[in-house]
Amino acid sequence: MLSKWLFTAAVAASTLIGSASAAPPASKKVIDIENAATVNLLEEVLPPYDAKKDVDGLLKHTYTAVEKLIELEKNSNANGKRAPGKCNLKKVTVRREWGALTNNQKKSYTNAIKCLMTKPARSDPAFAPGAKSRYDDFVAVHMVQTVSIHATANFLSWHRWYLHLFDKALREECGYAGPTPYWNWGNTANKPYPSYIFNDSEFGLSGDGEYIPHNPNGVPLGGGLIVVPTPKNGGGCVTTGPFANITVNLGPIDASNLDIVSPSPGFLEHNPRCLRRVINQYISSRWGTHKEVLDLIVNPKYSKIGPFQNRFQGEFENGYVGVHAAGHFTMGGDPGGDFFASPGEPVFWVHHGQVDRVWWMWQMADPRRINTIAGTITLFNDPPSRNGTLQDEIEMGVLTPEIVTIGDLVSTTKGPFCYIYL
Ligand SMILES: *[C@@H]1O[C@H](CO)[C@@H](O)[C@H](O)[C@H]1NC(C)=O
Ligand SMILES: *[C@@H]1O[C@H](CO)[C@@H](O)[C@H](O)[C@H]1NC(C)=O
Ligand SMILES: *[C@@H]1O[C@H](CO)[C@@H](O)[C@H](O)[C@H]1NC(C)=O
Ligand SMILES: [Cu+2]
Repeated sequence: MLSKWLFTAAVAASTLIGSASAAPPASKKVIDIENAATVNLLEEVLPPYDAKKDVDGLLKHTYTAVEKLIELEKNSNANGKRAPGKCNLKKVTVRREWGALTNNQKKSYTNAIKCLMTKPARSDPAFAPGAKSRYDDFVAVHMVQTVSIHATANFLSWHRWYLHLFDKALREECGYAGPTPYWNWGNTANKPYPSYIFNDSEFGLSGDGEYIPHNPNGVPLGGGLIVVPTPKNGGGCVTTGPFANITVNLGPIDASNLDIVSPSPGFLEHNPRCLRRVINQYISSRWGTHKEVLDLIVNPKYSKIGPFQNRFQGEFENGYVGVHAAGHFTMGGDPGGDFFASPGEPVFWVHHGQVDRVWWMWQMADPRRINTIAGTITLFNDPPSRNGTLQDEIEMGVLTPEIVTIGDLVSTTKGPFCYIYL
């Protein structure tokens, strides 16, 4: 983990513009923030905001977020001194875009994921016979809770906690030590494959599936409310990059997204098969763009958590896929296109990293948004249920014995968390 801000202005600039290059630090100047006045952190660590470098329009919101954190920290600590033991801007861990990782970090990240796939499962085999690895433990927990963690009050907070636990497992059980990566969708919206994310080399997250004809009548999304043209690519197994020929054990439950795949014989049964993808440019270029992300953050229509999270997750009845589903269906395939077992697709994690980052930028645009909640405790309120509250508990089965509340999870610099996004 990054325990200090090691950025020179040059490094910070190269990564903040969302550049896919991973230039090594130009110099090793360490900012001694221990002794620096909190209020000067921004000027010392980040170069002045430069609109010309704001290629995705999101850079400004990163700056705003860091400024607000500095302000909050300053206000919460008399005379600018940091409270020891708590999360503060000195200790904060920085999550980075996939393209900003070095090749060594990229390889170490994908190796750690594959390592989790080789560690024994902790799930009770009587309950989840298909969970064969530690990685599968994560997939199984998502499957079991699917209908109470999507289009619900806890969607964003549940997935934040889930990502954190996965990240912790990568580090503690498989030795990952680099930054937690996210996928800034808009960077690849016009050309998702080949790209620096979906990349056949050992430094990407693997490429498309081999071509097998599929979905002759289009690809159905959101239970068929939206049908998009079938790409003339993918459908078969992923055979390149770090995840070439891996075995997927759980799911799919809803296989409608890729009609050549059959649903699992049972909910948590063992269903070993290859990882399949259908990289979908039609979807990414329409709904997975920087413009759509920016709109979520700045449009006053989405300034309240309810409309924000609804737009985020798609308005399928209005033909709008939304950035969350757009990311999922940009990879598509199996299990990537399955609502239940989608974490079995390794790109799930960088995708949801970006989901969490967008929520963070939106929260930090006005920190009064942090402690807000909307929505019920059932998927699209079906069956009708009560509203969720910040006191609602989240439990993660074999992933952690810790029980947290939604209120514990709404800030990335409080409770169990101490991270920001650059
Ligand atoms: C795929 O990754 C390699 C290694 O990092 C890189 O050289 C190449 O440019 C990438 N391909 C694309 C299309 O970005
Ligand atoms: C994956 O499988 C394909 C097709 O069987 C094969 O050509 C390729 O060499 C395999 N790759 C790896 C890394 O095992
Ligand atoms: C749930 O929240 C909505 C929106 O704030 C509100 O209109 C509704 O009355 C609440 N429902 C209950 C049962 O409290
Ligand atoms: Cu999910």
